[in-house]
Amino acid sequence: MSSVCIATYRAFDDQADFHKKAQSIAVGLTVGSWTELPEARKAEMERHLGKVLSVQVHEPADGELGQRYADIRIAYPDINFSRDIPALLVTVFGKLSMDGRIKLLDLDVSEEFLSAFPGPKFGLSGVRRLLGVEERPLLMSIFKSVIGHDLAGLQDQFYKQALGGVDLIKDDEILFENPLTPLERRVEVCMEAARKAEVETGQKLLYAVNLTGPTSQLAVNARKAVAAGANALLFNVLSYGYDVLHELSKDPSIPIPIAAHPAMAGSMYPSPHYGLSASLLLGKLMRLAGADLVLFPSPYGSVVMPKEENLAVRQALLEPAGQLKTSFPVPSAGIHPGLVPLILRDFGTDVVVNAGGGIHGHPMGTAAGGQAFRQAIEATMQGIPLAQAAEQQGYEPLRAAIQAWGIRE
Ligand code: 1AE
Repeated sequence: MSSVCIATYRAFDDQADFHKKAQSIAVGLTVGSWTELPEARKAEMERHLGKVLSVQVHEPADGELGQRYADIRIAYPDINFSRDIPALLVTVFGKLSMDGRIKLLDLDVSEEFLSAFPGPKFGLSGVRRLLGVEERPLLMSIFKSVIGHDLAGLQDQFYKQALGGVDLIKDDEILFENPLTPLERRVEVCMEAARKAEVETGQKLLYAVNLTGPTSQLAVNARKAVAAGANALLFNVLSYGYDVLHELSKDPSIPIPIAAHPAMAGSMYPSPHYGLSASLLLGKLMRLAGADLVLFPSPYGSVVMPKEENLAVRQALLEPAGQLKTSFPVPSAGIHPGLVPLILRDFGTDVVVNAGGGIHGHPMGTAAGGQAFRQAIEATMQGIPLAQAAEQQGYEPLRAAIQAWGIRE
């Protein structure tokens, strides 16, 4: 077979002949119709025709309505679409996404298609190299309550976060271009605070400034941020589209890592019947498009993604995929120090522990919030239960965090 992309779907229907349905998808999304074609035309169109690879029907044991489904795999010839993510997605799930209860579970692209994508510029190992941290999980802090603040307020908040020993600080995704803290000035004052904190902590730090604005201005804005000293970007990928991330990440004039925020993802992955699987939406496609770090809800915090899906996202970011570098998984939302043992158990050390409220809401203040996380990470890596570490090592910030949020081990 020549080069193909394989799409896996889950289709729900109480009565359908799923083999027929699969065939109609394979034909409908490629050559349009097949049986009506004259033989000579069929010979010409054969190489464009989608092929059903498998149909696995799951009949509910008790005949329960709404539970009958089939997993369908279809191969789409590469020759039908250009080497870009929009063309791929429209081919395999354009009109089909609106045609009944059907979810796109996975995409296996051909080596040839993959070769058009440089992927993450830095990836997991590149981010580690920039920070000079090779072994332990990284810690990211999120700016909170920054709308309406001026540059001085922002700088103060940045400095306190940095003093806590975090490796990365990201803008809140809802901080857009505004007169109080415009992009370039925001970068300048935050990087100044990063340098000041480095004198105290001896630690390097990446600041992921939120790249926003109309699509036509994004690369211009990114270059302005770089010129102002930015060393990372945050990007709301799904509101712009994967191809926009791809354009930014492969641009040599934007030589800094990009962290992908999952805003809008909740409208696309949680339904069992519609949309895309989390591992495809936040894993495979984010990495293909060039995200160096990918944020997504964890199974433990305030915005919960089931653990199985979470680990599938992790796998999609870390498993071998041609020439693509791996992307850093960043399970997020409602994370506090008492969750660190669970995060490290499920994700290992190649993970970014990320918190906003779990840092700023610390009873002893923002800097202590970061310190509590670092202490929790250190204790967990040494195999010491958090409560024991807090008492025996005299980790006061960790003790206060445990008192405030508890522990889940
Ligand atoms: C899933 C994204 C998490 C995020 O961006 C965010 O701001 C989390 O904040 P906290 O940690 O829940 O306060």
